[in-house]
Amino acid sequence: MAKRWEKRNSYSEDTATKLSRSLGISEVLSTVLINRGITDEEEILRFLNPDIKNMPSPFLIDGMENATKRIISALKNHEKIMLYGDYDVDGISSVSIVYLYLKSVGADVDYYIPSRLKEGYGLNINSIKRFIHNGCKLLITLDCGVSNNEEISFAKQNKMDTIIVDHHEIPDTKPPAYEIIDPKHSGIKDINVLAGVGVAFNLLMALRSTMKKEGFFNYMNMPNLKHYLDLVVLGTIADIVPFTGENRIIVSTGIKVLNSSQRQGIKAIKEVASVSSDDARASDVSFRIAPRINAAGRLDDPAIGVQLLTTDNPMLAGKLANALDKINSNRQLIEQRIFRDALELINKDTVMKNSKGIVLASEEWHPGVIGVVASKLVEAYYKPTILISLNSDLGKGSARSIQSIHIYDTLKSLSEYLVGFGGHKLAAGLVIKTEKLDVFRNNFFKLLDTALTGDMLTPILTIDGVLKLKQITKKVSDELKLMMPYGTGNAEPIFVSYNVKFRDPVLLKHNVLRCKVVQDDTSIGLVAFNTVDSIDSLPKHANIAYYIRNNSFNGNDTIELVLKDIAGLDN
Ligand SMILES: [Mn+2]
Repeated sequence: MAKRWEKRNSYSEDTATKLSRSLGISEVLSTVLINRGITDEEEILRFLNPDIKNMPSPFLIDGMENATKRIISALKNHEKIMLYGDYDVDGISSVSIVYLYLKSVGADVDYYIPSRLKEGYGLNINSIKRFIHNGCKLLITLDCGVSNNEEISFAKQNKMDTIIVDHHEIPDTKPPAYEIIDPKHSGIKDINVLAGVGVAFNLLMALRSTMKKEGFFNYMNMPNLKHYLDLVVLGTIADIVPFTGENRIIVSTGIKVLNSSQRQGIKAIKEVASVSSDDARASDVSFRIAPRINAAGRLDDPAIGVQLLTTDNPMLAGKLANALDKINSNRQLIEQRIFRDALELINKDTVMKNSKGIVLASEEWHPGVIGVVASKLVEAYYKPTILISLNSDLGKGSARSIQSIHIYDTLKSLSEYLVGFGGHKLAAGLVIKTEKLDVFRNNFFKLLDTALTGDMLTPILTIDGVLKLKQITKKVSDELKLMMPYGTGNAEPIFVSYNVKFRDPVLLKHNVLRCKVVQDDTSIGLVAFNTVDSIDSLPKHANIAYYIRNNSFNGNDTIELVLKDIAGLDN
């Protein structure tokens, strides 16, 4: 699909030169950083050297002191503590770290993860009743809870305190919890980006420092919190929060901890997911580890994830990892089937083919998997997409959108046709009566028709800078690695070079093309994955957009460009 190349905010060349001199970095790197809004020296140094010592104080988050005190009093009084988490990787890793910590300091603690299909997102009254019945005095919600007013009121009436540890939007009417720990509206940009597990980790930092002051560790080992970062990194990456502020420190350090992790569950899941035991990347977490842990929540019992991440029994860990792997394979099959169905429906439907959005529904589709498929359809068509899983007279839908359409706001303006909805700018969920489907779809398309104008239906490729090939040196390519780990909010830099020639192209297996690109006297190797179909289709001259990487082959470390997009020039 053709893309719009869009340069980031343009920088002042003077500033780039000045910073590159004072910091001893190349102008390529200083330009990239400035264009991304990282502009002063101190900020750049902190960005390039993410260090756990620079973690902001956990007490910057409102309510932290109060929550910490309440948990310590529960410890002292041997109160039963219940952890309640969301069924996704963020919730599962949150529950795992808090459970492991509290166990290690001798707490009477248990956990519960609701079933996505039977109980749905967040707290529910039946669970609360069960906890009260079992004598639980303190409930800690993780990666959920902030919108569960009714359930938390009920808990309070029955003398069970609730501490909410969440990162979702706080509703206007706050639930009557003992304390709410949610930095979403803290106004501090380093911490309002945290995933649920990042907030949970902050709670542990606060708890440990207070317990230390109170002398707890005079007679027991003080837990090493850095060792939990292999779990914190899972939820942080899986929840697609930006890799900025405290998240950058968590991901950067967490990947290292993940690579040396002795945790049985981590070792086992890396093995079944074919992830290198000591050289995993952020992308391995996104595409290999997280989907396996998430699969349990989509199709089966999400608690398998917590069991895996908290066990110290290697046999059990192996069994659980294998179980997750099987569930995930099943999830992939279901996903492929829905994807094929959807493509067929789109091709049959002329209205849909020519509309600016996609809305499809079926009774055959598993509600736990339609969100993933909707994302794939957005990738393929670049149109706002809603997939609905029908169950007699009611449908549950997952919506995924493109940059120019705020899907939550769009659903809000169509709320008269919906039973319920919720979500964010690019992803949302909805419930609809089957009989309202047609009228909803027509109005959705009408709305998109007016809202999407010009080239808004063309995906954007964000460009970090324009380079002459001769500017691409080994120093530059080595230096760019300091920007890792790449991910949401910190994309791998993409550069453009104008009017290059292609030389010696070879098409290898799996649509991999290797060649040389030449500009003036400089020639650099280039590799293209699935971007060029045949050697004949390669133009003589072109503008290219690419990543700069090092290619280590047989001990030789050379610079290599990885083609992202190509725009032919008229010859
Ligand atoms: Mn979350």
